[in-house]
Amino acid sequence: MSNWWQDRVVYQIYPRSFQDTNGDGIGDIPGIISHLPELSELGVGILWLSPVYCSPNDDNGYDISDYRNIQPEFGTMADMDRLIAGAGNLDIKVVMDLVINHTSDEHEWFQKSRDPKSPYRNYYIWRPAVNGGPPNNWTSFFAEKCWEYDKLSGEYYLHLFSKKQPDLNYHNPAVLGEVENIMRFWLDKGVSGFRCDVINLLYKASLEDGTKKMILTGSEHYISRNGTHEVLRRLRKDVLDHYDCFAVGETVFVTPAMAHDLCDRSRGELDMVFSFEHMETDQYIVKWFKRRFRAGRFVKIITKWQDALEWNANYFENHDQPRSVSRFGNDTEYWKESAKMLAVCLLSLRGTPYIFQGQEIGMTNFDFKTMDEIRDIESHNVYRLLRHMHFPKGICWNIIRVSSRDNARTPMQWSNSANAGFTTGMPWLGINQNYRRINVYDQKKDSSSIRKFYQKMIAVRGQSDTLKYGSFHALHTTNRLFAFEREYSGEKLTVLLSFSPKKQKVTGQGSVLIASSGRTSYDGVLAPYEAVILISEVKA
Ligand code: ISL
Ligand code: CA
Repeated sequence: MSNWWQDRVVYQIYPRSFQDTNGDGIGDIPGIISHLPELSELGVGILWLSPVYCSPNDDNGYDISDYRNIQPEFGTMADMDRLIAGAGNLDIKVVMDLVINHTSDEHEWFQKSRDPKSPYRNYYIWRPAVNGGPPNNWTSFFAEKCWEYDKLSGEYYLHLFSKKQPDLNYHNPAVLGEVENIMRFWLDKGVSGFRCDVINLLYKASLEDGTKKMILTGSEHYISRNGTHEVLRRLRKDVLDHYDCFAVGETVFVTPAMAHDLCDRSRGELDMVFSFEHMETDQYIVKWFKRRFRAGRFVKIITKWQDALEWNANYFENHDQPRSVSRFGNDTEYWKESAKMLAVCLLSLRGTPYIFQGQEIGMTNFDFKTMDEIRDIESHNVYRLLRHMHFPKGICWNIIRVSSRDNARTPMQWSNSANAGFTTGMPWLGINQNYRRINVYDQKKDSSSIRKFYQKMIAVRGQSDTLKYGSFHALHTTNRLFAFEREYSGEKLTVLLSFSPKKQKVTGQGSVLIASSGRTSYDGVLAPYEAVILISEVKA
């Protein structure tokens, strides 16, 4: 009844920051291969790799210049083949990042497209100037204008992200054909699916001015439009249906209703989507304006999505988001407790769980001091914009410090030796100095570590049909407590999660399936940030 992508736990690798093996300071595919046994030991069943294709790295690989070759700094296609085979030997499936809303401006298609007479012209969205300026008033995700003028062509091209990421034109069937062939190329190589980057933005229904002048002006013309649904159904029918694979969409600004239309099984589009709403509960309007984290807001939104969809893609971290223990837990006094509690939460919700590299050892936000240490294009663009708006330097830095994507991108902390065991060279991005305290090597030796707990919790989930397939029913969604039940075939589990630094009385019956504190019986009181799962009812 279930699919393998519902039974397994996904682990996301950001290759640049995972493991360097040749001393150039950049993580690489041989580095991933070297850690496969450890990932298998952790209980991971699927690896999702952030892009490893050729790229000029304007947006760290999310600007692809060749979809059929490996970025030389990451290795070779032979390395990639070895990775897929090596993972396969350990029963780990590999999933690629599919970035098809845009390419790099250095992609051959775009280079050819700059010639108005080229058959590639219509692969992208070119428009002449209007009143001597850009064709419409849209704004980009990266705090820039959405249109770039190209002298060679005498026209503007659309880019929802950086100007080195021109958007593809999905009104042109040739583009869809190209994308299908790229997908087949990787599926034939043995990958097991795709994480589809900003997939609900593909189809621009019109290029009229946007009416909302707040953030992302113009977005009403391209968020989850019918044309996108048609493209997704084609990809399913023409390609995905012919392989044993799955597709998870990264879908920005989706509501539960939109998500339903993108991933309900009856629709024949995606298998599940990453929604953003729970990640937005600690902000005002945009992620740069943070408000205090309140667990109540967070878990109410999680509950809403659990109730709304048949199957969710559950995540608390990825390469775009600050670290969850720093954000939703407590990365000082209750670092270990809250990281473990978040592990129980993530792994006992209904849906496929996604763990981001480093989350399993409780990696925290970076400890950088200045903008010079930041590499992310989005952070630099936003800093520039805020300065332009006359925000004082200190305030700008604070905004970047809390929300920058580089928080998640600092290199993986493997050991307490030089450069955290990530590289023998100069790391491409600074390493969090807490690596001496927070690293894989130490946690593998410590039976009470966060990593050991993840391993245990993943195993518990793997053995529990109730955690995998059971229904979800929320009991408490307050600022201090998230409690819910999962029920399947006569078994009921009660999950109790404390988001509080104080003890709490919470009634709950049954024997302990797992507790983050290691206790084996429950007495009605949760310790600070403790998580307990009770087997509260077993009918004969
Ligand atoms: O970073 C973000 C949220 O905090 C978003 O604005 C992000 O850009 C958006 O979620 C889309 O993300 C994806 O596409 C981008 C790429 O930069 C991100 O790394 C990727 O996850 C463009 O390809
Ligand atoms: Ca390297």
